[in-house]
Amino acid sequence: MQSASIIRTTCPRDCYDSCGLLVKTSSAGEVSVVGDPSHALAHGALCGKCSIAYNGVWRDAKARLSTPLKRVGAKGEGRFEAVTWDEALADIAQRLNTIRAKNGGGSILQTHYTGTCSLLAGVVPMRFFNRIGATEVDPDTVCNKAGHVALQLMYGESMRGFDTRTIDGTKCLMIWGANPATSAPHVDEHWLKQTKAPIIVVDPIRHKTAAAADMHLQLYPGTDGALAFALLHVIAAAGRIDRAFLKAHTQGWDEIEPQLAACTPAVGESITGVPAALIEKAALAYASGPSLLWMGQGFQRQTYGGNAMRAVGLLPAASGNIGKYGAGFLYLNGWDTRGVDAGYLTASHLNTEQSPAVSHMDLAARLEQPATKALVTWNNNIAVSSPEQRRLRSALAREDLLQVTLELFATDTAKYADYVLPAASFLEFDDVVMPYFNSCISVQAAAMPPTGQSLPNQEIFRRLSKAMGLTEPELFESDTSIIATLLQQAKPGLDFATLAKAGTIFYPETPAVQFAEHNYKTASGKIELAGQSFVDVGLPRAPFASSEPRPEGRELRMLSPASKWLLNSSYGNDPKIIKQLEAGEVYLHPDEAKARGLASGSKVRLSNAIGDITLRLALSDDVPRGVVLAHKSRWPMPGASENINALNPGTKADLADSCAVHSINVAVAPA
Ligand SMILES: Nc1nc2c(c(=O)[nH]1)N[C@H]1C(S)=C(S)[C@@H](COP(=O)(O)OP(=O)(O)OC[C@H]3O[C@@H](n4cnc5c(=O)[nH]c(N)nc54)[C@H](O)[C@@H]3O)O[C@H]1N2
Ligand SMILES: Nc1nc2c(c(=O)[nH]1)N[C@H]1C(S)=C(S)[C@@H](COP(=O)(O)OP(=O)(O)OC[C@H]3O[C@@H](n4cnc5c(=O)[nH]c(N)nc54)[C@H](O)[C@@H]3O)O[C@H]1N2
Ligand code: SF4
Ligand SMILES: [Mo]
Repeated sequence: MQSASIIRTTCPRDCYDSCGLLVKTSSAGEVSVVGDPSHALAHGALCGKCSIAYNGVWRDAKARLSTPLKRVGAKGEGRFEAVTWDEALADIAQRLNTIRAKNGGGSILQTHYTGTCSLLAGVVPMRFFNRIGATEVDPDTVCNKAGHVALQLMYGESMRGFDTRTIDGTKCLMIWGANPATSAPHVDEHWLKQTKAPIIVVDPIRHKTAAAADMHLQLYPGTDGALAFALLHVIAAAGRIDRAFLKAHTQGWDEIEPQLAACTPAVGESITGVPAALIEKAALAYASGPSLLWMGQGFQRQTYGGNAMRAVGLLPAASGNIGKYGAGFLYLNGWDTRGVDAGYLTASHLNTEQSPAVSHMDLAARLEQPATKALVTWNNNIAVSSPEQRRLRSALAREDLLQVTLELFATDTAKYADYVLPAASFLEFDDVVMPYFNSCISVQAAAMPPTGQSLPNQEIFRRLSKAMGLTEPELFESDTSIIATLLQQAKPGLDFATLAKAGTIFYPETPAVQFAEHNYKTASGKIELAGQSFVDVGLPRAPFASSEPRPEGRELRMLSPASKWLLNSSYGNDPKIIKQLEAGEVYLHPDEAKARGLASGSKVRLSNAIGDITLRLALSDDVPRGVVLAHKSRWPMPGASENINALNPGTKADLADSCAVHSINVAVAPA
């Protein structure tokens, strides 16, 4: 018998909510992971997927990787033998050192993302890669890079959004290209309910949040630029442009205003499909303010992604919805809003080689090149999530490519590795979480011993550094020391014990007004709406009313946003989650199904120039005509070897080599 315990911790998944959790252990040793009732956002509930997975596959010793593995079969086959840590690390170290000496650190590629968003397991391994001069596959290129760069060019930064607490001063909330009901379930359930202000959702899909909103602007995908300009037309026609604000804090409006005359609501309707009257109503509600604009990550994943972000990003500036309580915009809130020094965290000064980063859109091509000698993957699952899936997998099968994968599970990516190194889960070590929606500091506390011989990412890289003969102290700083430094940076005086007791604290304590000082970190110090800096990155000087051409013939636009039951590809191996996913794998409007002779529940074939996959059809009139919805990231189902990214050609957006995954066209036919 042991004594019963309750450990307070935080879910570190890539999710707006960052829920507080309790890990309860009974005196009989039974463990359950539940929501923490004291958590200000989630109020004691976990989402369905985490509730299943944290009490399922994530704690299932048989499903988890428990020892270092060395490949004995062909690449991709998934046959391995167990080896000791010493044996694995000695061989990897020797091979990486040989590659560095012969070909330079840049011939080693590393891919990582937000498998865990805690600061130690999520970021500290960058110290190792900076030191060896590895080539980073820029993580944001597979997700939200175009949006970040567009906002940086306009507002000087993209990671200082509105403070969510200022919603009590809001008179209108606009949610553009986000799906809170799925990707932020507790924000949807609780935060959105804090306001009586009208809620406007701009999304091609009538998801739960859109259905519950006061106004749903159901535009055709890829027409965001045209819709934003039609809204601006209405705001201008109503005399609601905030000219004093534009004069004081922006530059470039003179290059935008002349475009507005042509962007009438009627033209907007003809391009976007949103009724003109609704465009007018939404524009006036937003312009009266104070208004919050939540810019989701969904709408910049299009060929006009950078322009779409710029066009939508005009709204707060043109209507003066910046720098006052209850107004502003949010893309993501970065850790630097809570004082964290990224240079310290990543030891960026160790990076002397400065190998240029590669886009995920170019990953398959880069892996094909003989000059690429090694690949290390950690915190992501590229064989499932990245584009050009067939091509990528055949590149991963290269015999002469050394692949090392750090993982909790035997993922599709891990199957190609020469060495798989078992990572400990967030339930098994101390760490710090800085949520990207709410301005909080949250604890991640060890609630149980690591599974088998697994180790936290940062410890694996400490050991690998030692095996490689590296000596810089930054590579060996202990977790305790890093955590203490981070908390000190964030809130002087805060220590881990205090945070562990509280679980989550809001910080700064009083809500911040976004850009209250109008201190924009652009070259001009003003919000830059148009100008040369955009031309320098390949965009036109001024944003415009962009709209993508619609698919030709009988093809449909395929959207593959977040699934309610998966967190990217995580949980796709949990039997109970697989059961939930069986209901539908691809969704079509009943009219589109009828036109193709497709019955609900039947198997349908999605195909385009680069691939084809077969999925089970469900019908839904939440999906507009002309669109097919197939959520991202499911693991290839039993019997299938690919997922939706088999159809993803890796087309780039107009900015920052970022993805355009919502601009894919496919044919849908009976299987
Ligand atoms: N078709 C399509 N594709 C998409 C998208 C889309 O919209 N449509 N969305 C894109 C987006 S937004 C993103 S962010 C990417 C996400 O794609 P990925 O970054 O590949 O994310 P996951 O698939 O969740 O992979 C995270 C992995 O990290 C592992 N992991 C969790 N915790 C730890 C840990 O502590 N240590 C280690 N070593 N591993 C850990 C998990 O087991 C999981 O396998 O996918 C992109 N792909
Ligand atoms: N349950 C769950 N939650 C998640 C994730 C998950 O996989 N599952 N993934 C996490 C990650 S990595 C991310 S990046 C976030 C993303 O979370 P969000 O910011 O909500 O983004 P997405 O879910 O990718 O897409 C949001 C919406 O964009 C819409 N959209 C697609 N094309 C267009 C368009 O052309 N214009 C407009 N206006 N809208 C469009 C889609 O229909 C979708 O409803 O979610 C995180 N949370
Ligand atoms: S994935 Fe999101 S909603 Fe689910 S428990 Fe984690 S933070 Fe909460
Ligand atoms: Mo993402």
